[in-house]
Amino acid sequence: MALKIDTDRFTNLALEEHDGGLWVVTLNRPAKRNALDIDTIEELVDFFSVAPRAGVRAVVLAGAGDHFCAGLDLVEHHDEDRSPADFMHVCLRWHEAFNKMEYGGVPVIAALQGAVVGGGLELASSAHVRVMDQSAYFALPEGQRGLFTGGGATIRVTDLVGKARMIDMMLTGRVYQGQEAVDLGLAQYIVEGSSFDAAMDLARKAAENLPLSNFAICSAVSHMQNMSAMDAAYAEAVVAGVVNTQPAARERLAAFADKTAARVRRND
Ligand code: 1HE
Repeated sequence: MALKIDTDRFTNLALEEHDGGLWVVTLNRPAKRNALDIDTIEELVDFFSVAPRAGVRAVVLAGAGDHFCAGLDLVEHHDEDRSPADFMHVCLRWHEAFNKMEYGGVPVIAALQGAVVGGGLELASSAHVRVMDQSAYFALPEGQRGLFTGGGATIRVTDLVGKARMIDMMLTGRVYQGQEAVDLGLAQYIVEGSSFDAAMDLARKAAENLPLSNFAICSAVSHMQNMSAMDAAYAEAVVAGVVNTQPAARERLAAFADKTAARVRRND
């Protein structure tokens, strides 16, 4: 039986359910530029733990206000005066949240504006698709703050932009924005208008796929990247065995065979 998401339990995230299993998850501390305090991380863990079993078919991840996310809550971090072990456990909770996003099997489309920095970029890079508007910019200011990344940037941001650029971003505080950010892989789309509207369109499209296909796309690809080529090819065959024979796909295959299904055409 599908689990229910108890939206009343969330305060740092605003949750909205839309038609077709589409959910909007908004970081909702605009006065703090959506900085990630521990409560926000716990809410992300909660939501993304349940979403795959609650009929959620796609998520748009957004930030309230002019900035997507200012990263680690530096004031909380300062006030808590954490021990190494304390902060290690904080980082492990970030990983729990972000791994649930990346490996959970539900498409997550991030709608980016303003600052996408530090832990905000770590969060965005855990989404499957990133859409930026003209105001969005990306940076890793950890070096300047006397810090180091702890929410997966060494893995995910390096995957997106490569090791040399990642190290440069951390050493020099380099900011990427505009088309250059897309060319480097920090986002897949840049739009003139609202990144939120564009992310909603993409999420609606993704939500029309069969859930089992999306599960494979949004978990198997990431898992396979962690495997040897031999093991990944084997795992791909096993996943395709399950997904490509799902009863729900027969209708779509029949529609292709009887020529009622849309064909793939080049863009006009
Ligand atoms: C914050 C944070 C924050 C804003 N933690 N409170 N991240 C950074 O180094 C980025 C730090 N933030 C900024 O550079 C700027 O705030 C922004 C570019 C994001 C936005 O600038 P602006 O001029 O719109 O806002 P502001 O005046 O700087 O901040 C408004 C409020 O948000 C203010 O609080 P107030 O109570 O004084 O009004 C700020 O303190 C608060 N605020 N950003 C806490 N990050 C797992 S390791 C990950 C390591 C990292 O992420 S390091 C990167 C940290």
